[in-house]
Amino acid sequence: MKYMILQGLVAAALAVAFTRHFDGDKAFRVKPQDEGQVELVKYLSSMVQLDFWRPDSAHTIVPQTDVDFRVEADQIKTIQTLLEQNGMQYEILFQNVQEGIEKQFDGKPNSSNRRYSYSKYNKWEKIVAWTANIAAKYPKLVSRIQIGTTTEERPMYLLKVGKQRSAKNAIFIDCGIHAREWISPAFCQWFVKEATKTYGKDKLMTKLLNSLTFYILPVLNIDGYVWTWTADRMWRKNRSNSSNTNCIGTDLNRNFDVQWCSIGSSNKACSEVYCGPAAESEKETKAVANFIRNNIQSIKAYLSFHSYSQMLLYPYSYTYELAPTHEELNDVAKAAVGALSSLYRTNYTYGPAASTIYPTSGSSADWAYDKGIKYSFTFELRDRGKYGFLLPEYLIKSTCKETMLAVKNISSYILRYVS
Ligand code: DDK
Ligand code: ZN
Repeated sequence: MKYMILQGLVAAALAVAFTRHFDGDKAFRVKPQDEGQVELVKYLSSMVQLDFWRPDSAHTIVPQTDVDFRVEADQIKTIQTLLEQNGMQYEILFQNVQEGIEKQFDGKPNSSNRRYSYSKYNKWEKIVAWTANIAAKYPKLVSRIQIGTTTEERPMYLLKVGKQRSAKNAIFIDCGIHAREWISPAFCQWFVKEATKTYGKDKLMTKLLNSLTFYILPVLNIDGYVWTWTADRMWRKNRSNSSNTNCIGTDLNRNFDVQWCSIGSSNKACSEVYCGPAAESEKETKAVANFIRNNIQSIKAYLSFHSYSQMLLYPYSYTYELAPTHEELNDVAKAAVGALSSLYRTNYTYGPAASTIYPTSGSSADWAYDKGIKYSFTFELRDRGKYGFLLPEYLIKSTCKETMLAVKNISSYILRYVS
């Protein structure tokens, strides 16, 4: 017994010691006015390790677009001096990133441990137990499917939601491809909660669940998500060491087999947009791709949830050329964004990914589209940089409620015109 307590204490001490702290780190926002200033930011990132929040790397910086990045405490003077010397204006989004991390947890304390909280960020251990409980609680509406295991051997669970015995028309939703985008898994949990709670009460939701099947993947990049809770809150990639270098992790939204490792990706293992040693090299990507291939007949839409920027994106991301069904996708996106902003007036931009956010290759949504899943969308949820990835818990409810309207809007379109 004494030994176990000691062991527990050592583990806790190690976790604390091991957990990365961001004390004194700041998040900056700059807006390069011209190519010269774009080059300056790229130069800064070659001098100092910058953690790009938006866009995802120095490669995709363009003039007249905000660039958000985190600077480590001991580099701030250097960065501020260089920006000022070059007459480049900047704004501080976070004076102390560590504080921002701690302030995320501001949700009302969960009164009963029995009741699951959808307005708080939940650890993987809680989410995995929830997937079993919700399927057991609503057997006629929810079933749990294991589609694979992660690099660190954690089970990847998909929730099949809907009344249809055999899925004729389905919508696949992936959350948590990027570890630090915590609002994404929170939304997938919220969706399942809403489906089970309002079935038989909410007319539209009842109709959708009677005629469509939703495949919900609450956390695609589980190992990365766990790592953001235990070691590094700002982690993005998975936790594989496929590159056999000192740098860990592949960007799973660069690892799908579509124009793999071309534009907007990097073949450098230390890059935040590392595409991996090969397309579908990662167990997490392979598991999703196999499931989609095995169910391609029934899957009519693919939705991928990320943060932050408040954008609704559709193909293509790997080229600036318009997708064959561009007009229709644009109309569907416009209607969905309209439905979303009807609740709290939250502004979303929408459009083809390459020109609306930045070009990327190997993304799940583009891959699904080129597999024939015509309705493929990527959501960049709240916000636009005030909190960024550190969206406080008190904003989970409003973010999820408005996003539900967009998803129900797209789903009813699928129901009307596809099934
Ligand atoms: O993977 C990214 O960098 C963002 C989410 Se953070 C999405 C980029 C667009 C992908 C559209 N298929
Ligand atoms: Zn993302």
